[in-house]
Amino acid sequence: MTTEDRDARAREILRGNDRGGYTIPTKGLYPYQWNWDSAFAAWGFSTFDKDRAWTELETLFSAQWDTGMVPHIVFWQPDPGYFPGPDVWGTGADPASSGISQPPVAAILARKIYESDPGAGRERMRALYPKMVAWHRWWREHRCAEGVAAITHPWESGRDNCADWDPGMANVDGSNVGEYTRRDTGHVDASMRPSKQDYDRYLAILQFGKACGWDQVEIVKNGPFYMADPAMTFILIRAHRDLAALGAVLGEDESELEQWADELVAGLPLMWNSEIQAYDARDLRTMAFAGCLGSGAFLAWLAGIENAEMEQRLMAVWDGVRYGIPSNDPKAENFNPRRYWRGPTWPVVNSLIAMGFADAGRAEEEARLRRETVELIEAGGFFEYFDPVDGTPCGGDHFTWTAAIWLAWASPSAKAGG
Ligand code: 2M8
Repeated sequence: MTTEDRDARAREILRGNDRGGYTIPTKGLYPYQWNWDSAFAAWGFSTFDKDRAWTELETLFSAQWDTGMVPHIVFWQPDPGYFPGPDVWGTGADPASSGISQPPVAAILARKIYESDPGAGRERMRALYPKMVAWHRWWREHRCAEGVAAITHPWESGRDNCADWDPGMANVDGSNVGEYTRRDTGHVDASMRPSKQDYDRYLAILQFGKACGWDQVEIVKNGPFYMADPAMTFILIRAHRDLAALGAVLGEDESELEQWADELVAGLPLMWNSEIQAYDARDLRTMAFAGCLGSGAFLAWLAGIENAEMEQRLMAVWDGVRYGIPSNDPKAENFNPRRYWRGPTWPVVNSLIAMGFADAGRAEEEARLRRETVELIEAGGFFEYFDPVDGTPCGGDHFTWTAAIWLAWASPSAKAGG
């Protein structure tokens, strides 16, 4: 297959997963609109259809809550193929949605889309801007009380079952969640998905949120899970700054966004784990560190954070595998090269890390990461994630965000850095 053929295939995947205004991650496994998937879909669409790119973001923000939160899933139409669906979440939101959020990459990618054609994007961005600011404010008010960004459910991180959450998950009692039937394992190999114990605990956390009417103050104060997330913090720092840059071109006063980013940078020492010489996830109930060197820590560069000790440790993690940045250290006991976020490399996360490398002037690392991601996709196709040791494609096929980052970043025909 030539690059042209592969680009055409990626465009077909985006068009094929388009449900009219929003894009599903892949047919069967994920039949709704997911928050950060949509932002990547928009980036992919922007390479061949700017109007459709902006529509994707507009549809996502049309589901924004009055509180400013943009939910992690929007259930635009019923689909029995996914669990947990709208009734299980029971948020009462209209349109129906989940009760948690997901990494706020929208402003980061909106800036890229805007800059690729400011004329076409100016009015669209102007309308989205206050909504994005409201969402960023929600993050600051409801997830950043400890100085860094925290999550109240592993699903909020987007890196669902990664080893980073093990200390917090160990204290979640999943024994009373009742009977339920998972749907994910009917679509893909169960050994590539989170375990039954994980799902019991995911549901216990969800049920706590539902029982308190999704009261975010109560969830943060007494919820069963509350962990500081380096990846979310790095993404939020970057997103605040990108949104501020967009505000500046729109003639808005963006100073509070810059201030929010600076506050998060000042909070970073809370997550510095000197034992592993890296920023690490930390349980905010017990203050235990996860001791995890995975792709989350690599997002430091996306936030413009440099640190020589960290760099040495992280590069050894990358050198320990053959393809891409692994979601867990291959030397860790809990490394599993095919189980979802416990080891595999994710092209979509590689694209974000590469953005950080590029902006830090690390052209060599950026080129290496792009090359390894290209090798995976060329050999395996547009899969959800890959075994970083032998390159085996894993999870769902025809995957929106893999096709999107191919078009916007990885493809030899893409402009470097999107
Ligand atoms: C995965 O998460 C969902 C729950 O949100 C699931 O497993 O059911 C994660 O990889 C997440 O980051 C992603 O947004 C979602 C859809 O691709 O799937």
